[in-house]
Amino acid sequence: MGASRLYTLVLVLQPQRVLLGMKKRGFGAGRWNGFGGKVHEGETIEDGAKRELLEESGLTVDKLLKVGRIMFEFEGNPELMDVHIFCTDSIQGTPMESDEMRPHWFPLDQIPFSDMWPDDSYWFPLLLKKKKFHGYFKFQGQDTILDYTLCEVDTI
Ligand code: 8DG
Repeated sequence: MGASRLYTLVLVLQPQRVLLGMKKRGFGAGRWNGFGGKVHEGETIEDGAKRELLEESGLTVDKLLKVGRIMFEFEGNPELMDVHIFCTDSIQGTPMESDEMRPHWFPLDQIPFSDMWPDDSYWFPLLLKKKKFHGYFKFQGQDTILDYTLCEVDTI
């Protein structure tokens, strides 16, 4: 496997609903997703996650819970994406639309999987059951999963 680059992803998950943002531009545009992006040099992964949440949704958070880690491989690209997934149920502020994301609350039985990354259908159910997980997904383009592994873990 090649080198990897660190990314974050934050899901604001409350007992009855989850906050997703419609990605308006760049990688994953047109899909609903949590908030996140590349970890910058000199910041911790958790600080990167909080910064992206604030930049993309206007929300601040005290504490994030580590829930998952997924390696993504895209056929033809040697650089893997090492995505660290966090969740929180307590946020400060009101979700605000940013240049990158249009936030919307979804009831937990109405998560828009057909307009999300295809791998999310595999690991979201674990997230909703409060399970921690490690995964690997290999994509061809942005729609086809060629290969994957997913397992529950005790520690991320
Ligand atoms: P930029 O400013 O350089 O344009 O980008 P960035 O905001 O730093 O990073 P990004 O390219 O928007 O980060 C990609 C985001 O998408 C990051 O939060 C991780 C997330 N992500 C993937 N693949 C998948 C996936 O398959 N499912 C889900 N739910 N999220 C994913 O990269």
